[in-house]
Parts: sequence; C-alpha cells; structure tokens
Amino acid sequence: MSPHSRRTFLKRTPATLAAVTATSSCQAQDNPPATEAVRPVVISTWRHGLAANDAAWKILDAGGSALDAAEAGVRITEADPEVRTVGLGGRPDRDGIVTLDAAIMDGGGDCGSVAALEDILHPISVARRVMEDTPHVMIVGDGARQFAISQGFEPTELLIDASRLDWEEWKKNNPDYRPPINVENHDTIGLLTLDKNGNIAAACTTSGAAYKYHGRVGDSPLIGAGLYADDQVGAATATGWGEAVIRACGSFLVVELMRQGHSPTEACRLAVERVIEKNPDYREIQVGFIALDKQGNTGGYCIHPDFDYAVYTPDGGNQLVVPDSKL
Ligand code: SD4
Repeated sequence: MSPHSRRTFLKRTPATLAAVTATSSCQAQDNPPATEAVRPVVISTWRHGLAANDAAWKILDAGGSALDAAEAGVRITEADPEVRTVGLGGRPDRDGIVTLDAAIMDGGGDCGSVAALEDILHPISVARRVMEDTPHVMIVGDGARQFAISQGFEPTELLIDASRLDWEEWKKNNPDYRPPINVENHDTIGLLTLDKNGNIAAACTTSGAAYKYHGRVGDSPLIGAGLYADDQVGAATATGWGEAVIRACGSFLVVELMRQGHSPTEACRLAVERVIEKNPDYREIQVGFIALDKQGNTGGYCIHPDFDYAVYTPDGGNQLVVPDSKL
C-alpha cells in the first residue's frame, strides 16, 4: 500500500457546516450557536491547556487545519518540563522509566497512536506519522521507538531531575511498589479543534499514571477511550484514571451522546455517570471529559471538583473554565 492510499481512502467528503461558534462565556455552559461562517474553537484539558490553545489558535486563525492545530497545540505541553504529566518532565513508571502514550484523530475517521513509547519528545507527531505514513493505527513499545527513529525523531532523555527525585522518594515510601490511585498524579493534555472549514480534530498525549507498572497503557492512546472525533457530530477527550475511562469507552460514548442530541456538557455528564456505574471505586479516582460539537459549542464534566479546562473562542479569547462535578 502506498503511504497515502489508506488516508486517501478514508478521506471524508468536505463537511458542509452552515453555522457555528462559541461565545465568550467562561462558565461551564454550552455556548449558543451563531449563524454565520464557521468560527474556530479550541478546547483542552487542565490549566496547561491555555498555552496549548494559544499555539493551536494561531494555526486556526490563519486558516490552518484542525489536525495541524491539534498537533501543534499539544506539542507545547509535551515540550514543557514544568508539566510533570506529559512528555518531557513526565513522571516515570515504577521502574523509573518515562513511557508516553499519544493519539491523534481527524473528524473523517483517520487516526494514529503510539503507546509505551520511550525517549521521544513528541509522541503526538509520531502518532501522526503512524496515521499518515503507515497502514496501521497503533504502534507500541520498542516498535514505536524504532518507528520514530526511522522517521527522523531524535532520541531524547525525558526523565528530568525533579521527576527522578520524586520517584526515588515514592519508592522509599511505597515498599509494596504499587501504583497509587488518587486524583493528584495524572493530568493528560487532550485538545479538540474546529477549523474554519468545519473540520474537527482531537489530540491526546500523556506520560500516563505516575509509577504505573512498566508497559501499562492508559486510555489516552486508545481511539474511543482517550479521544474521538467525528466531523458529523463533534469530538471528545478524557483525562484522569485511564482504566476507568477504558471500561466505559469514554470519549466515543461522549460523541455518541452528542449524536443523540445531547449538548457537550450533558454528554460529558452522562459519560461520567457511566464511568461511575462501571467503577465502584469512583470516589478515589478522577475522570474528566471535555467535548466540542460541530457548531462550536463546548462543555465538560468530571467526578471530582479539581478539574479545569481551557477554551479559546473568537469572542472570548483564551479562558479557563471550571466545570461542574459529580462530587
Ligand atoms: C492515563 N488518562 O494514562 C491518563 C492519564 C491522565 O490526566 O489523564 N491524566 O490514565
């Protein structure tokens, strides 16, 4: 198969969006749709989403694609050593090794992902290469590393001193060597974009749960769990305890709930209820979803109240939103 034949095959007919957009609201409510041409929107998880949104917005504002914007946005977080849950500076697994999960998807259905990838600064870009330059959707572990290097990505040391010291401390205090389940140690970036042509994309990248078993893969690189995008409906992405998100097929569920007519916020709320049904330990874990529909409405919902997300709209600029939570 030629590198691009699968992609060509999957290419959608151009979306015929009439309407759009979001307002400047910084409340956790859906924005009323406007009536003119499509106006771009970016939404991403957590406070670190603000910087990612800025990078994505520049591309969308200049008329670039949702996919390019989604990739460029999360690359900012991947390269920021201050963010200890994504890319460079991410906390290691229980063996002291940083392993990264990432996925990217466009609203036409094409997607790529990598999991348990070591030594590569921008797993999201490797995921995009999987999508565009291979016949596959997902490559993992050493195979993903070899693929990345064959594509020209340079091996990079991702474990910074601060994360190594934290890990050494964790080992001392956790002689049973079990990964913690709590709400503090996992802040993936998931980012959703709507471009001026009405196309949607999603990207998600993480170092995963801190001190996880070596080789553990979370929800973030799993299409349908950590992210999902469909130009006909919208997109969603998840953050939090990945095992709980996987059990509910969370992001796909959010998109399907929007397809049934629910607003982004309501779809996220119903998906959190499903996560709760499937995870009796839900009080001990955080899960949050954010969503974007094809009209540019945004929303989010979570289990615990410590979650926030960033929304960039033409009218409102880049704003932090605190969504409602179950608890
Ligand atoms: C995981 N969901 O690996 C990821 C971690 C995370 O917000 O979201 N963090 O389980």
